[in-house]
Amino acid sequence: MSMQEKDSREDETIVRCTSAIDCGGRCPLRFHVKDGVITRIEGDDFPDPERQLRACLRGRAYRHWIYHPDRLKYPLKRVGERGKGISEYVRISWDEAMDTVVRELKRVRDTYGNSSIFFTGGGHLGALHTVGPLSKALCMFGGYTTIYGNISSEGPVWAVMTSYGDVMVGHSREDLLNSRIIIMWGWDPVRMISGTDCVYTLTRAKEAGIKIYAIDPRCTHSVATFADEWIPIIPGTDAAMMIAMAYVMIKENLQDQAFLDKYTVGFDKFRDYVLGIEDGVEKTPAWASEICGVPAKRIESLAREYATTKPACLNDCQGPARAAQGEQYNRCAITLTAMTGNIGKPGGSACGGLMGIPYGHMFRAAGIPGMKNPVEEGGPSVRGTLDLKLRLVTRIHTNKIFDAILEGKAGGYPSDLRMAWLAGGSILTQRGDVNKGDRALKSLEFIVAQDPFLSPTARYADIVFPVSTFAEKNELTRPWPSGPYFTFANKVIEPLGECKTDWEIGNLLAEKLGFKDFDNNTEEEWLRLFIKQNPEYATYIKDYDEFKREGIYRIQMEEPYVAFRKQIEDPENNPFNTPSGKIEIFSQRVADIGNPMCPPVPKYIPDGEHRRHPLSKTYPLQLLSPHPRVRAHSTLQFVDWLEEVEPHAVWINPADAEARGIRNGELVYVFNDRGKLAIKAWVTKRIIPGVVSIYEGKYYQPDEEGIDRGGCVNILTPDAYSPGGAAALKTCLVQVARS
Ligand SMILES: Nc1nc2c(c(=O)[nH]1)N[C@H]1C(S)=C(S)[C@@H](COP(=O)(O)OP(=O)(O)OC[C@H]3O[C@@H](n4cnc5c(=O)[nH]c(N)nc54)[C@H](O)[C@@H]3O)O[C@H]1N2
Ligand SMILES: Nc1nc2c(c(=O)[nH]1)N[C@H]1C(S)=C(S)[C@@H](COP(=O)(O)OP(=O)(O)OC[C@H]3O[C@@H](n4cnc5c(=O)[nH]c(N)nc54)[C@H](O)[C@@H]3O)O[C@H]1N2
Ligand SMILES: [Mo]
Repeated sequence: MSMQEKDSREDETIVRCTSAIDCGGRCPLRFHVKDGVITRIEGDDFPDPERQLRACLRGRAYRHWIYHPDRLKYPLKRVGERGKGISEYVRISWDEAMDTVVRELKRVRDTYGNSSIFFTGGGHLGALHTVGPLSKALCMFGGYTTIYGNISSEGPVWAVMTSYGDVMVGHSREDLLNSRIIIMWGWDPVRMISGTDCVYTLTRAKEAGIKIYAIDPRCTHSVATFADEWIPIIPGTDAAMMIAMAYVMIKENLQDQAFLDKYTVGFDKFRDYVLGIEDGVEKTPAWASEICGVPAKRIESLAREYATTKPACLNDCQGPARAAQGEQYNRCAITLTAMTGNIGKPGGSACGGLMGIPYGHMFRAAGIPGMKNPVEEGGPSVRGTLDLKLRLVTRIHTNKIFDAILEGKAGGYPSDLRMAWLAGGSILTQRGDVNKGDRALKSLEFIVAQDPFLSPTARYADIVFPVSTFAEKNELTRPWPSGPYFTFANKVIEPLGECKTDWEIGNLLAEKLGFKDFDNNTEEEWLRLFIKQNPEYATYIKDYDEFKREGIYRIQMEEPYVAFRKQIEDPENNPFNTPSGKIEIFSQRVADIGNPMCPPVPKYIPDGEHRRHPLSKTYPLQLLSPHPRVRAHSTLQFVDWLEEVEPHAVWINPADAEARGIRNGELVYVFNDRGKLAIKAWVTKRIIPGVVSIYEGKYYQPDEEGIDRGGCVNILTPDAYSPGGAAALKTCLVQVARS
């Protein structure tokens, strides 16, 4: 094969590949292969060390995932109980499996109508081997009901669409070197990567003496590695602290008024709120300090330093926004970047938690064109709307799937669901209130799932299709969250057992449904076509074979990419994509929604299970559930190398542990009204008192009494969402006790 190189060891070849999982980076990897078997994995070998894209520990452990003994290799049919595991399944042929699914599809459609078929998918972030073709075949079959929203980033998406009308709000990473201070506000890139070039760039920034602050309830790896100072904060209160910083700037006249006048609308209305003219409450540092736990003096000094040190890079993120009122955190951060005039400037930032640049951004992936879903026809037009209600007329909020299954139309959901096709992604570890999910999935008439593993979600399926991993197919992958580079993942090995890709499964369904000429292209024809037809690829990739051979195309940029540079340098010719053409600190579109919990200027509004909620008398601890360093969510589960790096545990402050008689390393229960899990305690000052933390993504393994022994944090989290659509997974109260 042309893309293979000879290794120094004569009998091995090297294949260039990248993962396609939802992991925070996209690293070029060199897979060593001998006799069709992966023997080891090496990272990027680009000669310029400053542009090398170094794999993290997860990237180096894929061999143990791809060849994990639990990999599914054959289609399965359930013969026992739902939710239990591999002992309840028997091997069947692809024909029998797909024929069963088609029979059930037809039965459910003919009995209840297409809207009672629920479909959602994910798991693979590529161009071709996605669930897109499956969705198209199901639309040709009459359609299905699906979700609205991204469990990941609805808070920041809503905030940036409100303020800027655009999601490409990032700077390329090397622009961090142009900043004079970097404020990591709820951002922990050492763990969650934020682009493969991020951590090394931060290392260079630190070496260059750029001041770095981190605001997080946990002393994260990024705090420990980079921060000059850790500013601990009570979860869910960032908006209060940011608003008080705005107060200090206004009182001391430190805001960049010329910038605000020229590029923004509605600062006066925000100022009225901050100064208490609107509601009688002055948002002073003392006011904020009571709420967020950061000393008033520190809020004041940070406000002054941030306002007077230019350029400065404030980076908010997505995690703190996955909360009740999550979008207010991002909107406040955006407002601070506008008040300090840092938007559109090298070394500055625009905030918005997405940090995307339009070079290789995963939101702009190529793919087989989809189809309109007939089930959604007649629904309201949702183009450009910020009103979530309109989006939920035909769709189910992504954090409400279980309720929708259990309650249907009677509960206000768009349809009564009878069957589900869960095509990758693991709703039963990654959505709130997993015990409700258990009841919901047990209530369905038929479930089909497809995954390389028997995930907790797949365990409820009547038919399970085995899917090949990224190493078993040729694919265009994209950097996470963005470049500047494009990647080609070469097929490293043949699919294990009878595994198929999601694309092949879509095609098989179309064939069984009798759709002629559904897809006549080969894998290579599609990949070549995507590159030719997608303007982003076509601009850079002139030689397909070379791109495939190298596995990567690095864009050589003359200077770092800066979001909204054109809008700031030449505003007459480049208005923002908002109704006013400016950055909207006040949004008339939001005002028109008329919901006091969804204000037109950014505000601090306590909501959900916050620290002062009456429920805190019974469940006094706030629960965080960040992304695991050793997995990508539930993916890379049980990989021995990774489990050794960081055992699963609940972080608890010594003050909270002592009050409960809990010793480091002992098994404890973490619980609330939604569930109870058993997990080891890690007693550590790296988390503030009153807050505990469990990494998300661990497999759900309830015992006979319903206690989850797997440590799946989402049995505890609520299935709520904010007015902007953010899944409120981080706004959650629990208690911890000895087991
Ligand atoms: N290793 C690894 N990396 C990943 C992923 C993974 O699963 N594993 N997933 C990828 C994906 S899909 C995404 S969306 C991104 C996610 O990136 P994020 O969503 O930003 O990551 P989180 O871990 O949820 O949260 C980031 C930080 O916010 C802190 N935090 C929580 N609540 C608050 C709060 O109220 N205020 C403040 N100031 N801080 C708070 C947490 O302690 C944590 O350190 O990561 C990507 N990277
Ligand atoms: N409590 C809490 N919950 C969270 C979050 C949080 O911060 N806290 N974060 C949220 C965020 S940001 C995200 S993005 C979601 C992630 O939620 P999901 O996307 O549901 O989580 P993953 O574990 O990435 O699921 C991927 C599944 O796809 C499978 N898979 C891998 N490759 C393929 C493939 O090629 N095809 C198919 N069909 N399947 C494949 C994997 O084995 C795995 O079972 O979780 C959310 N849930
Ligand atoms: Mo995500």
